[in-house]
Amino acid sequence: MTDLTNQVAIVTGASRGIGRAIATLLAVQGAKVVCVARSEDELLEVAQKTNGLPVVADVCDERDAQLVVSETLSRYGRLDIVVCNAGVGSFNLLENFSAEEWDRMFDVNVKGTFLLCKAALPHLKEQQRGHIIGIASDVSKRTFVHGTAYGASKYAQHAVLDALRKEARPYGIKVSVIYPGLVDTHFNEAKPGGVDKEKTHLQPLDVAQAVRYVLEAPAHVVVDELMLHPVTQEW
Ligand code: NJP
Repeated sequence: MTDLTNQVAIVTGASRGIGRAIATLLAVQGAKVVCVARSEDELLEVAQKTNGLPVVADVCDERDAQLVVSETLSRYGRLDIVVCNAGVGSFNLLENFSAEEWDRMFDVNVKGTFLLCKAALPHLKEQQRGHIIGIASDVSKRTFVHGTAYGASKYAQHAVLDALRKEARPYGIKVSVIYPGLVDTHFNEAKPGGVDKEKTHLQPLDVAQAVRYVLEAPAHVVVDELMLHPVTQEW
């Protein structure tokens, strides 16, 4: 089993929801966590709770992605784990989507993943080791009404990581993609909690536990993909 103690992990979208749960769980396992998001107040709170490093950054911005990696290296001197979790989504019929909303989803979900991997890879390659984890979606693998834009962005994020897995493996770098179903978070302006959500939705901690499982695989094992759903969700 891989020990996470003192491993250095970047987690994007750490201010809320799944990213916050991942940052918190990794810190409990002894990792040093770099918490990334745009909302400074929430980020400072998470960083304080995890004893981590907060980096206020927009994952769509290439300079910010480079800054996240350089701040990590200057604080901790190494980088072991990159969790590309930040994501946005909204749902509508195709003809009702604005081009701006399409761009927003692709910018955060696809370009955000691309830019952070691009910034991190030279260091991971140099050390001949590292683990990149993408939080994609079960809709990276199926389509649905109202899901043209979000689904397309999640298919694309999955494709980026799938191809990167092939590029990175010769350098000893693992790439894992996690595909959750419904999760009870602030996603798409939802309010977490409420009636029966514990039955109809995964909790952020469920996804964080999946990340932990993937990261703790023995050095010679890579979990390429992991999909999880609430039992009640049709798939
Ligand atoms: O959503 P939410 P989740 N730059 O809204 C951050 C996937 N997923 O935890 O910047 C940097 O509670 C935002 O921070 P802030 C989903 O596609 C979810 O559910 O401060 N960060 C916040 O921390 C996504 O990839 C469900 O606004 C940016 C976080 O992202 C991942 O799970 C189902 C940013 C979003 O927290 C986490 O989403 C599924 C930017 N430009 C997949 N834009 C689900 N919830 O049902 C946003 O299949 N963030």
